[in-house]
Order: sequence, then C-alpha cells, then structure tokens
Amino acid sequence: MPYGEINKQSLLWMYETMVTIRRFEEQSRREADAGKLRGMHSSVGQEAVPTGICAHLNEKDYVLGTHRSHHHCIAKGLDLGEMMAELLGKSTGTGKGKGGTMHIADIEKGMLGANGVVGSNIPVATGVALTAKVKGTDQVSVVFFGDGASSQGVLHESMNLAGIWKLPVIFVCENNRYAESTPFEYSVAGGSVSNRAEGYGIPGVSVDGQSILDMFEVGREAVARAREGEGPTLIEAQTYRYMGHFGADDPLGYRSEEEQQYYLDRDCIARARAHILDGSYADEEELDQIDASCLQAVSEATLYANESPFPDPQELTEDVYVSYG
Ligand SMILES: Cc1ncc(C[n+]2csc(CCOP(=O)(O)OP(=O)(O)O)c2C)c(N)n1
Ligand SMILES: [Mg+2]
Repeated sequence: MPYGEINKQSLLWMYETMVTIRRFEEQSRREADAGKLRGMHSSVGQEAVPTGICAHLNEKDYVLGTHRSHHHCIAKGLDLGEMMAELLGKSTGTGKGKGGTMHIADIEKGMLGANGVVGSNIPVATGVALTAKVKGTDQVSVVFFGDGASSQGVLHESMNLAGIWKLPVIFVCENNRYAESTPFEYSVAGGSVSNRAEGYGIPGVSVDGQSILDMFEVGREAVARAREGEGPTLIEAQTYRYMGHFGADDPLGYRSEEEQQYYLDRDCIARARAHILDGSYADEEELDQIDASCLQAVSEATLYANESPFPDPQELTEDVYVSYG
C-alpha cells in the first residue's frame, strides 16, 4: 500500500508493521529454542529498514531478500500464518514447508524470495527490474542485502548495468555493522557502502536505519525515482541486529556492551512510538491496542503453524528443482 506522506495512517501502519515483525521474531526464536526450526537469523532491531521502504510499494512491486528476511516478508504483506508454517516445515507454509526460514517467497505478493546465498539476489533483482523496464510497466524492484554482501562483485556489476540502463531497482544495504562476527570497519574498504554509488553515476544515500521517519523519506525518493524511469538508487541504512548472527553465537564475543547499548537507546519502535505521541497522531491507548493486536496476530499464526501437518513424505521430490535417488 503506497503511502505518499507522513500522516496518522502511514505512521500507524509503520508502527504496526514494526511491532508485528518484532513479536514474530521473538516467537520464531522461541520456536527455534524449542527445536522446531534451525538456522533462524533474527531481524530484531532492523524493523524500520524494510518498513520505511515498503510503505511506498504496492503488491505489483518486487522485493528480494537475504538469509535474514522475515522483516522483509512481513513489510511486504505476507501472511503470518503461512510464514510461521514455512519456518516449521509445514505443508501450509509459503513454500509448502520445503524452503524454511531462509527461503520464504510469495510470488503473488511480490516477495520473490529470501535467499541463503549471500549476495545472490542482487543480480536477480536487477534482472527483474530489466523485465519491468522492457515490458514498460511502472514496477519497482527492491533488493535488501547486508554489509557483508556489499563487497560481493555482483553488487558492482549490477550497479553498473542498472546505471547504464536506468533500471527501476533499489539496492538497500542493511549495514548492521557485522557479517557474522566480522566488523564492517575491517571488511569494507573506504568505510562506506553508499559512496560506492558515485562510481556508477547513481545516487548513494546513507540513512539512519533506526529512524522510521528517515527510512520513509529516502524510500519515497528512491521509489519515485525508479517509478518515473530515472533509474536506480543505492541506500545504506545504518542499523543493528540486537541478537547474535543466527542465535547460537554470543555477540558479546565480538562486540561490546557499550556498542549494543548505543543502538538499543535508538530503538526504532520506541522512537516511532514517541514521535506518534509527541505529534498527537494517536494516544497511548490506541498504541496499546495496536500492540495487543500484533501479539494476537502472531499467536494465531503460531497456533496455525503448529497445528498444520508436515508435508506427506511422498511429496518429497515435488516442487523442488533437484532431487536425488
Ligand atoms: C555466498 C555465501 N558465502 C558465505 C555464506 C555464509 N554466510 C551466511 S550469512 C553470512 C554473513 C552475511 O553478512 P551480511 O551480508 O552483513 O548480512 P547479515 O547477516 O549481517 O544480515 C555469511 C558469510 C553464505 N551463506 N553464502
Ligand atoms: Mg551485516
């Protein structure tokens, strides 16, 4: 649902989306801790990034994600029950339980897929944008990727092609400061991802990814630019994952408590709530009701997923590209 401006409707949609993501992620963690899924990468802390961008997209626009993509999927409007079922490997999941947490997709909703291979969706999103351009639609293609992925060659090849062909693609780097345990400062030469856009003649923007207002603003500009045929944008959102890389690691093994606190103090949901209250867009009671309904939606999704059946073993080789034996 494209929102043109900051008003009560857009703010409450973004607040609700971010709270839903956080509750979903907390529940996913519980399901993982109970041994029901493996390899779950939490997006807690990064909720504002896809929410501010997807606020400007419609169902026909495309999103492509990463191994850490639950927040992209929710911001793009995927069904929570089908998502949770996919995480638990159930037949009612978005991929009939055969994709799991790192491969959630819903083509009809424009979510072309999370993807466990780091950097791999960047050229796919560029190709998707080329298709939109050749067909003459006004669709926009958005690809999210991490700071670690930003040094993959495919980003540079994709930015080059997107630059010369003025493709409607938005490259969104979620710079959460680490690739597993490798710090951004160690692995990214030049100290900036957004600066790299200049070499390809496209706009590069660095933005506070913990501010939903700032994300909304850069999202609006980039989406409008892509839709109007003016070409790509590279956005570097400065953000932070509050949890470990995938749950089994202790982040304090490679980062400090002071650093964690710095980002926790800038939490995107707390700041969105304060902004809504300060501007009298809604009162505490209304926001509490949204909080309660998000929790309820996640509870219902979890129940649905847990009660759903596993796929029939006879379907093992259906809907997959490669099967052995
Ligand atoms: C091509 C490839 N290389 C390595 C890995 C292992 N791996 C999984 S996540 C990850 C770190 C990615 O870091 P970043 O791009 O910053 O994303 P984040 O996890 O911080 O969201 C790595 C190296 C992989 N999945 N794919
Ligand atoms: Mg990272």
